[in-house]
Amino acid sequence: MDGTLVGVVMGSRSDYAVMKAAVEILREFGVPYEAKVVSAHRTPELMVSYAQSAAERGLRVIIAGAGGAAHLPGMIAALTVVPVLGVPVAATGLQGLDSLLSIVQMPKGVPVGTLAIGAAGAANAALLAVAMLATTDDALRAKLTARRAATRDTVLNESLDEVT
Ligand code: RP5
Repeated sequence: MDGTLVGVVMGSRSDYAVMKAAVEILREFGVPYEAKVVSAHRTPELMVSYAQSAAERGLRVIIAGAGGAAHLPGMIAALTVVPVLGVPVAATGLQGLDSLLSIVQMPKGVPVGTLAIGAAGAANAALLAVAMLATTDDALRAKLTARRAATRDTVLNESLDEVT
């Protein structure tokens, strides 16, 4: 164990344009994370070893992003009981709908928590990972609560005058 709590994996380097939104949130909260390319179809052996070693390495959550026929989140979930959050990436002419359906339609018994397509989903996956870690970390929960309050205050202080 090296202290890493969240694994952020993605099927291709090209997915990082989206998945960096998750990394940015984890950095903001000071959560120890790692980010790697792990492809279900191009590096299947790496995917298996990554998933099978996740729990003993101390990972508490895995965020997995992929585009197209996005097997990665479901395959990782099949190989570990560490919670997996899936992020659909728009990488084909189907603009992420293919990936969303691939990830969200897991058969009963092996869940993947599925987020929205794209950067919003990646950011929310990280916020959800933080919330999961915060169930046993008071300092993290306080940071999350403060972030929500800051977001609320921003909205309450906004004026429509600036956009008219
Ligand atoms: C998927 O194919 C990856 O997750 C990525 O979203 C998509 C395209 O990959 P590249 O051709 O850009 O490497 O496996």
